[in-house]
Amino acid sequence: MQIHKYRAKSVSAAIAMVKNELGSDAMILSSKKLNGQGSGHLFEIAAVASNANTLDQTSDSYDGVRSELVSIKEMIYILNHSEGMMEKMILKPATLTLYAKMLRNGITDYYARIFLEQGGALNDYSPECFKAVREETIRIIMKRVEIHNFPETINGGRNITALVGTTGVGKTTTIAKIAAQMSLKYKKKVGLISIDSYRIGAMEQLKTYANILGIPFFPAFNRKNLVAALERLKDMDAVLIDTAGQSQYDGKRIEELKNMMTDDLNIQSHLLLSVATTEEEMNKTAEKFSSLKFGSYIFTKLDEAEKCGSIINQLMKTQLPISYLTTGQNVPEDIEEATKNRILKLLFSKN
Ligand SMILES: Nc1nc2c(ncn2[C@@H]2O[C@H](COP(=O)(O)OP(=O)(O)OP(=O)(O)O)[C@@H](O)[C@H]2O)c(=O)[nH]1
Ligand SMILES: [Mg+2]
Repeated sequence: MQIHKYRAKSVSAAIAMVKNELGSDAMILSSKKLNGQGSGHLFEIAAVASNANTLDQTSDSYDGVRSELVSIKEMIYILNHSEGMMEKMILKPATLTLYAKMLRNGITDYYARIFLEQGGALNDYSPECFKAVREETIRIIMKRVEIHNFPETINGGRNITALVGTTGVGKTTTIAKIAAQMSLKYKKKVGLISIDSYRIGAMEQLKTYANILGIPFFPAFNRKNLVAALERLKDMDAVLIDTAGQSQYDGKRIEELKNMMTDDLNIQSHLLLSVATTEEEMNKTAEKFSSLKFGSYIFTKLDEAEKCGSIINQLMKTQLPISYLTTGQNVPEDIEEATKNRILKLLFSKN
């Protein structure tokens, strides 16, 4: 297989040359900076036309900088999605792949850069260290992710948790899933309360789940009811409170919820965000609900999401932990306790 070398004054010009001659499926074998005469640096890219069968042999025998192969498509994607990062990373194709994956999976350019910088990916290092640098970058990301392992927190005292979030994000369904998991898998005594008096049938929905699971359920229309219901459920290991869906634009309703769930009741709020919504919507929602001092995230509708990078963006922004991921409409199956490994897989799942 023939190796083609292209030299140009900028990375983007060199990439354009590769694309024009070898097409957008071409793969980059190596890239380096050369000292140009008089006119500054030159970039040299060695590439081959795409042919999976011969690529391995070619890269093995190629005496330039060996790396995982990066496609021209990926390079073009990065050029279009980040400012000046390509120049910094062009000499490190392996970390460039990592960077491209993060962007493709929806991690913002800002956080992707932070991870790469902290992982040492932008420092000078020899080609043999590619793997170590990639591993360090991944380790940095995982260090920043905090897991709130919900059932494990129920040791001794009663745990009271309210699920909050926008309309239709999956609060009631998720409560049923968690309640089932807690009572069936963890053998905990669980009680349910619904304070969703806005939507007709909302309380019935949770009551039905409670009946199926054979666990107690109480509706609460005001704070007095809520206090009474909590009193009646005082022997439970865990109480899960379902709340009405709040529009992230309706500050008044969020305020009402805050007035109902006063600090003395010791209720921990968890914010549900659908991964299927936009980054902007997630940010707005998290900001609006911050007055409820939610203590962790539950990300819903992973099955409907095209990419999951917004999870890490949220976790980084607020430095809060994640407790659950939900993956479909089936109760009680479609829920997973969050783990670092699962999140890592989600973040790097796209090629
Ligand atoms: N695809 C998918 N759908 C889900 C998931 N979780 C919940 N749903 C669906 O989303 C819809 C709304 O779910 P609910 O649990 O009623 O949402 P809610 O937040 O309680 O809604 P309101 O009480 O109206 O605010 C239902 O059709 C659920 O089956 C999930 O993980 N994936
Ligand atoms: Mg509901």
